[in-house]
Amino acid sequence: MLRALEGGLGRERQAEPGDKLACLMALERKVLWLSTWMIHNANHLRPSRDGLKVGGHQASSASVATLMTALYFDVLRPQDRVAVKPHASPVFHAIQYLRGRQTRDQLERFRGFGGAQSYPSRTKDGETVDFSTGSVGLGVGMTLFASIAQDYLRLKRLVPTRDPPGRMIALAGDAELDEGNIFEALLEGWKHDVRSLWWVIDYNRQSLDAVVSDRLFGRIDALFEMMGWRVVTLKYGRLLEAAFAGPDGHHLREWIDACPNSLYSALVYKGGEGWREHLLRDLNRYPGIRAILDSHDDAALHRLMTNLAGHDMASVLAAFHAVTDDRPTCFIAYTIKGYGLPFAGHKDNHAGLMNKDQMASFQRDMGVALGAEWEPFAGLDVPEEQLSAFLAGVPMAGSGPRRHDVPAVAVPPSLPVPRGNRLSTQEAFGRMLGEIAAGDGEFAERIVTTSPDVTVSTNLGLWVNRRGIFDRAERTDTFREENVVSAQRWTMSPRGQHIELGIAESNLFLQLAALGLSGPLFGTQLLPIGTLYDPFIKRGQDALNYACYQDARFILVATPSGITLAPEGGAHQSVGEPLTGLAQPGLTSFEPAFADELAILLRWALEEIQREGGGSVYLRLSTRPIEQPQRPIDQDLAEAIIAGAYWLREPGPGAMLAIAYSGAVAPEALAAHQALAEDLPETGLLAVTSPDRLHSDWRAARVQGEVGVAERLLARLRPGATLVTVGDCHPATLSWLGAVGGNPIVPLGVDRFGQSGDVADLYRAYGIDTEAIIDAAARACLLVLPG
Ligand SMILES: Cc1ncc(C[n+]2csc(CCOP(=O)(O)OP(=O)(O)O)c2C)c(N)n1
Ligand SMILES: [Mg+2]
Repeated sequence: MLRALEGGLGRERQAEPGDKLACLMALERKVLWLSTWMIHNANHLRPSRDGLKVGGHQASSASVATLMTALYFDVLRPQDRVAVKPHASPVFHAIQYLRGRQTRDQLERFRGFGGAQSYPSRTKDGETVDFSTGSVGLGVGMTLFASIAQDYLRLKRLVPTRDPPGRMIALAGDAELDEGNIFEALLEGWKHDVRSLWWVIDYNRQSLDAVVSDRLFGRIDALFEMMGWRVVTLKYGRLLEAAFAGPDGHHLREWIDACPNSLYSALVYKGGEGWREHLLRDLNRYPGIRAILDSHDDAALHRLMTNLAGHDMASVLAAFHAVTDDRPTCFIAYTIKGYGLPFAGHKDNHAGLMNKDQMASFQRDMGVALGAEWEPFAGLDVPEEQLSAFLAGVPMAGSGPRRHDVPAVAVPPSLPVPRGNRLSTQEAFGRMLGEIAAGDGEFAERIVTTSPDVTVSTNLGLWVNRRGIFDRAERTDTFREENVVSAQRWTMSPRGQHIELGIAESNLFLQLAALGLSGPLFGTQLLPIGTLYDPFIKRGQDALNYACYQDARFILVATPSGITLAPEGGAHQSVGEPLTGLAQPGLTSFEPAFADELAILLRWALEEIQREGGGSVYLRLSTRPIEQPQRPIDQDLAEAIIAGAYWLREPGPGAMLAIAYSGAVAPEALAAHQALAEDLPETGLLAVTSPDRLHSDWRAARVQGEVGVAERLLARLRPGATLVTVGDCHPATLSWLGAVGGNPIVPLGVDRFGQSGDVADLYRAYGIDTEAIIDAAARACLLVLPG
């Protein structure tokens, strides 16, 4: 007999038809079938054009079929939000199919173009997916930060509070706990007294490569308990519990408890004979155990020995329903990877696929007639009408759209430009937010800032002083109470509008991801702004990508940046981040040089993050005070700043040279321009506020056969004119400009690790000072000037 039946999914396990348990067990069986079949169809039945294995995870899916069936068909309420472990995507799609929220066509195209996605995707699979997953660990962490976001909204009464809060639920693979971001999130969650959070761990004791170490046992519980979580362990199912309660049953329990993970897995794979051999050898001296062995044939023995609670619907339901408060809870659900399938327990089963013969006998055992593979209720012994009625009445059903469509928050027509002849963009940013904080109304109320322990050093101090720090409880500022003078007023309360995080950039991006989805997830638009040091974007880059992948909307202010943070030295400098800005989908980046540019861009960003089809915005700022242009900004200039570039000094007719610069090197570019203009008065000076926008516009225009912004700007130069590009960033950020109009190019920039120094020394050492620009221009022009 096939292990599918031996494994406990057979009819004999089912309770009386008519009750909830029978329906859920029938659906569990169908979910397993559909997920397995979906993968089989994609790999074996759909024609392949490229010879690539399609994949899909039959074993990982089988591992969570019970847990997910219980959740989606009985436990979840409309307001709950879920992150499903990435490789359980087929189970997720099968469940949505049974709920009528997924089409057969999409399932047939699983992992194909336009079909159900390999890993649940908010943007591609639609409203049923609350949180995308894919990079293990991040979806789990995301639920914790979503819970903070939910508290933020509820405690401020920005969302209706009639209903209890939604539970933020992660269905996690056990190996996800190897990812560091989980621990960063856990500690942060403890600090924020996080509530309404469930992490359900699919504890199959297998990862991709291997069976996990036995020494891990007990660590997970302890870890969660240390963080103030409730830990609920679902270890043995009802069959095993009954056996343990019988004569000599405790010996059986002790034997399983002591059984190494790898031996247990191997025996799961071998089946009844394997169990019998080992039990005979180890426990035959106990009459109670002998009785069990005598009364169970191989199939029944296998069913008994694999009766872990994570596959026992009644145990799973009891555990979930027993939790009724909002204390964060970790469920450790013992499961078997590949449960019910021929490769159950095999250590190599992660990428394993059933072959056609195995599938054919599995199909027979599941009672699915040929041709009825996609039928929602085929082969189940609960009548179709009863299952349909059950599905129509599950708590999640009829909850209306799962995603909220929210009105945008009106952004003022302009943001105040801070006064001052010499300003850094970072200072300007801090003062602008301070000014916004002093105002009132919806706009200022919806801004929420967050920072990983660099609130003060990224200049959010004024904002925080005026708007306070968010905390579930009222907490006074002790320094203030004790009359200790400080520029920072850190009052904490539910009214605060800054979420202070510990130093963990990954947490920052997950928090921004959660706040940036507050509209669709919870029904109220927030305007999230996160600050960090530019070099540490890399520290959280996967989480940043994760946030963008699911179209979370936020503004990232990265400062200080480049080697311009001079005395801070090489360990803090950033080089490649503007390239990240260029390359990261869903994120538009800018590097303004002046405060008036920043005012235009910050305003634009606040609308862009709310625009349909918009995205998140990254502003790369600097601590370097530089002289500010005193100029009015008219509509055309504002549009050019947003489009990515404008001529700060117009080129004269037939110009043979132009300098294009980005960001904090503006003074050097201006000085070089002035010097060069003595000999070449037509020389132009191009201010590039966004290499990213300029590049994407150029590319799109070329593909369409149109003339883009960059091409139009550079057309002002004589054909073949030399272009010197310069920025405090990797030279590739701007060097592509040479390809726009076929201009010879001299790309200046930083491509080595830096060191401490002042700006003058460092700019000279790394070749981005005034002299370097002049030299580069002179040499290049000599090459191309006639004679
Ligand atoms: C950050 C990241 N690294 C590696 C992978 C590749 N990967 C996918 S699943 C997996 C193992 C997951 O094991 P576990 O979480 O225990 O899941 P299950 O046993 O349920 O399949 C790995 C390494 C990934 N998706 N994300
Ligand atoms: Mg696992």
